[in-house]
Amino acid sequence: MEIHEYEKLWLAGALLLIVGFIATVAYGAVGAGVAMVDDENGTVDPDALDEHPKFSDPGVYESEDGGYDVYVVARQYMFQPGTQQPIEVPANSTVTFHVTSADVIHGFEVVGTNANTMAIPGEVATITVEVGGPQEYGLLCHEYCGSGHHGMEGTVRVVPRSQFNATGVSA
Ligand SMILES: [Cu+2]
Repeated sequence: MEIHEYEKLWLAGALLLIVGFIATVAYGAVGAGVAMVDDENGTVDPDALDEHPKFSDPGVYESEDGGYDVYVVARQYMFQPGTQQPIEVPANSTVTFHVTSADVIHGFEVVGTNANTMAIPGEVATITVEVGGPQEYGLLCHEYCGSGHHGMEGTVRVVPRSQFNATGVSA
């Protein structure tokens, strides 16, 4: 059987596309570090967050390895901390956010960075970011969570180490 030159070319092109599509999907699934929030980081009782060792007093905690752990509770329609008082972390540090929700599903996005997760009641989402120099970031809820969703926002402030208010840090 003879295959026309052009037909061979189109066949090769179509095969390339198929391989490309599969590679793209595979990269999206495993390569980009995108994962569903699951039980891996522990579960919490959303009705008893006030009894949790950290979520009962959400905020910035210094961790043993010199980084910072930030515990954030999302609820209709605020981040705690974040909305009423900004989340303050020192410049050039490793910051791990632990985010959960007290009521419905919320989103948690540090605008302009790839820190972006869902906040699901009962689950703890954990994201680690390296923050650079002093800068202010917006914080957004990107999951529709009710009538006040559009106003659910906050601030993450990276401050110079010398200005970092250690009194706001629980040991
Ligand atoms: Cu929302």
